[in-house]
This record gives sequence, structure tokens and C-alpha cells, in this order.
Amino acid sequence: MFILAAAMLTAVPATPAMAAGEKAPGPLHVEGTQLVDEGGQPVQLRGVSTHGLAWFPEYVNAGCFKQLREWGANVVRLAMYTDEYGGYCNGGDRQALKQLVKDGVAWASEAGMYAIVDWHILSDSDPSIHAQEALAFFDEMSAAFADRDNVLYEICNEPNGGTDWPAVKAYALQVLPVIRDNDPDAVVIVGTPNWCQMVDQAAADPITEYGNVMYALHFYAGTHRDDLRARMEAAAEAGLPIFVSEFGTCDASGNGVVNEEQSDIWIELMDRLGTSYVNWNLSNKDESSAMLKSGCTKTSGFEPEDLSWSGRWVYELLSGEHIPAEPEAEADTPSTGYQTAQGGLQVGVTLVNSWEAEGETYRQYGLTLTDTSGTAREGWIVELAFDGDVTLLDGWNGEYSAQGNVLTVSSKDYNAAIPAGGTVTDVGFIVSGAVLAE
Ligand code: IDC
Repeated sequence: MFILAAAMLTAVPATPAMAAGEKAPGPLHVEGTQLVDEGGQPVQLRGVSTHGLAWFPEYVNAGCFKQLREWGANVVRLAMYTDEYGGYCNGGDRQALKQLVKDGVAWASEAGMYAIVDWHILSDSDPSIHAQEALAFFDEMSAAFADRDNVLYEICNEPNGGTDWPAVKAYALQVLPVIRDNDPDAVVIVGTPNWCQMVDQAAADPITEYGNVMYALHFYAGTHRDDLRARMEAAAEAGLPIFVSEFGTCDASGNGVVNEEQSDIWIELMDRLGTSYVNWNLSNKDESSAMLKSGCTKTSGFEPEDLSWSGRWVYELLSGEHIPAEPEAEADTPSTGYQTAQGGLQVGVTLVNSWEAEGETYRQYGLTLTDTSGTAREGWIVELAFDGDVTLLDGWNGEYSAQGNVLTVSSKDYNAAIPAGGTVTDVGFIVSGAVLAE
């Protein structure tokens, strides 16, 4: 845990860290849509995923995993790419990769955490491409981990391209008996088509031949929103046990801005459904999904200042503790914002956050619109002038268009109506390139 301030010692982590002498994680199984422990009590796993083991092996170490546990994580995912360069099926050192998986599982156990062994297909969009290697790999791994209770197997990260559910299911039905021969009760997570978004297809035709199977849904908060959440909820209602074995706070490229608002909405849904989730990714790669700043060369013993924006958000999520904002982020935040009047609307503008990434300054603003005309309206539009050409990265609860130095924001269907004297809140956007002129 970070040593931040004495006051933080009173914060109650959402997942309490293991006390000394507490027993190692016990076996899990699937009941209905839920992951449960031996006593049938629901268990929600929450944790982080490594980046590709071949590229970032250094984070697989005892101290790092112990610290993740102290932060509140109870699961770590060991992501082993298959077909990306250096992956298990593309020139990777197989012995070294398997050893990393074994070490990772051992260190996860030692820290009191579950471990997910992830066969990380991606550019090989159909898991049947490397099915033979997968069968041999899972045979060896499930034999090695047969006596361990804390291992879950994720047999195909993200089927994509034209790979449909019947193809994924056929592959799963090849891998499942191999794992079950060695490790009869282990929980197995099966990917779903279209980068793990088509849980509806699995719900319509689930695997009935084996128990303790869960289905992966993946989301990136900057990209995937209500549609995917609705699909997830419908599949859960239809009885599908879902495991969010990968999610990002940013967009689906693994980069872009961290969308805290959408991430929070996702967490709310997963907490409500009791869904387990794992954040992408534990590395210092220069991309916004990486938890560590690219300048951080530590591989354990992280301090708050080592964490990226996403890393801070994940730390706060897992630990329930708040990291005070970094001084430089606050530096250009006006405390009260400012007001401007347009067409009978009082517009309150606040600079919520600003940050640097890849040599660019990003600023997040929030708007509050209050009617001062005394007449109800069925739509609104606001023009905001910047001190130079402005680039829009993201916006919510409004329609946006940026031209030159002007950003135009207008109403969505659901917040178009403002009663006389009424207020619209939660409108916000992220821009780069210029500062809002006051
Ligand atoms: C991304 C990594 C990036 C790496 C790339 C390889 O963040 O550094 O170069 O893979 O192609 C996924 C995948 C996951 C992706 C991630 C972000 O499971 O491997 O990682 N993402 O693009 N699905 C949706 C997003």
C-alpha cells in the first residue's frame, strides 16, 4: 500500500487485504450466473491484467503481486499473446513463457490471489488457427496447476474478424476436456465473438457439456457504452455467467483519454451484477491503458507518482482510497470556473482536469446550463471560443462540432428540454490544441 497519509488508514478497501495467517484462495465454481466459493457465497474477482508476458515479463514478480493484493486486487491475469510478434506461436520462447506463467501463478498464490492463465489470441482472430498449440499448452498448464485452487483458464482472449460463436464453441469443446482431465473443477473462461462483445450469441447457445464455464465480455470505456451494457445485462438475465476478463478505462486502441465517467458507469453495472473484472494493463508502455507512467522503471514498490492517469483510477477503484490530485494537474484548474451568457442561458464552464500526453495538453471541461429567459425551451446550443484551433477528443451529453477555434455544443434528445429557470448538468468534453478563452 502507498504510505500516503495517516488519515487513509481508516479507509476500508472494497476487497480487504489478506490478513497474516488467512488461508489461500479456495476453489471457486459457477452457480447460475455467479462465481461462488466453497460455501456457495458469491465472489467477485477484481484485479489487473499483465501486458503481453513476452514484452513485459518484469512485472511478474513476488513484490509486484503482493502490492497488487495490498491495493485490494484479488486476481491477476497473465496475458500470453499467441500470434503477435514474440508471442507463443510467433517466435516466442515457449519455455520462458511457460515458466513466467508458472511463476506468475505461484506468486499470485503466495500473495493470496487468483490467477487467470490467458491464451491471448488477437491478430489470430480464430482460436482454431492455433488450436493444436492451445491443446498442448492447456494440457501442460492444467496438469501443473491441478492441485492449485486459485487458477482460472481463459482459453481464447478475443475471437474477432469473421469468427462466429459456433467456431468458438467448437474450439472450447476441444480445450475443455483436456483441462477437465487434469483439473476437473477449474473455472474456464471462454471468449465471445467480435472482441468479446457478443455475449448474446453465447447466451443463445451456451456450452451445456461442461460446468464451471464463464463467458468473457470485454469493454473499453471510451468506446463501448450503453449498447454493450444493455447486451451484457440481457445476457446475464438470460442466465449467462459473464466474466469481464479485460476492460480499459480509455478507448479500444488501449490509448486515448481515460473516460472516468463511462468507467464508473461500467463499474456500477458490474458491481450490481456481481461481475468480476480485470483491468488492462500492468505495464509502463507509453499508452493510456498502462497503469504505470512510461518513465517509471520500478517493477514493484510503486508510489502514487508512478501511476498513470488510468493507474490512479484503478488504484482508487481497487483500494477505495483517494490519491490527492497531482499538483501539476491542479495548476491550471480554475477553482470556480466562469460564467458566460448566451441566448437566455447562463453557461457555467469549469476546467475539470488537464494533463499532458505525448507532447499534447488535454483539457477536460464541464458545462452547466441554466435558463435565465424565464421560458421553457426544447433544445439548446452554445458556442465556445478557444484561443486557437481546437481538437475535440471526446464529449458527452451533447452534440459537438469543432471548427477553427469554435466548439459548438448542442442538446441531445434526452437533455433538450429545459424548463423555465431549469438547469442541465453533466455536459462535458475533452479537447486539445487550445485553451477556452474567458
Ligand atoms: C494492445 C496493447 C498494445 C499492443 C496491442 C497488440 O495495449 O500495447 O501493441 O495490444 O496488438 C484488446 C486486446 C489487447 C489490446 C487492447 C488495447 O485484448 O491485447 O492490447 N485491447 O488495444 N481488446 C480490446 C482492446
